[in-house]
Amino acid sequence: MDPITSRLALYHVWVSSASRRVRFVLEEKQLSYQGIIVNLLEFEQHSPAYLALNPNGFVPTLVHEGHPIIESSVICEYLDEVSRASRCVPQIPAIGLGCASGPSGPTRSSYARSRWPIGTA
Ligand SMILES: N[C@@H](CCC(=O)N[C@@H](CS)C(=O)NCC(=O)O)C(=O)O
Repeated sequence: MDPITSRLALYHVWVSSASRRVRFVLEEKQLSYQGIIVNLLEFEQHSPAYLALNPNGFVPTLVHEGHPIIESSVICEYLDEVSRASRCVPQIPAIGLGCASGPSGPTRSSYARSRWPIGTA
């Protein structure tokens, strides 16, 4: 069992494709997490409490040890950084760079590492 397991909470919606993307990675890595449903029909994504986690007002949001991480693709890369089981980002550097946020920008892996260094040692 991965040591980060008990410290993950995912704010999500079952029918949300962005949420599903993150759930796929969590399942692939066999990481258990506390799932918290955000009721979009009741606009819970616009509540002050949720906006404090995700100022964009979208699902999903992953919270790891109290640190919110937003944007599904960044969350997926973050999970790949902190849990090395069943790697999702190709480990061949040239292919990994294909996952970068832009041709001149940092790779998301580097971005995630610089933004959220916890658990990466
Ligand atoms: N770029 C964001 C997009 C997330 C997104 O569009 N989420 C939708 C559900 S799939 C949402 O929260 N919609 C709420 C709204 O539009 O108020 C990500 O990938 O995390």
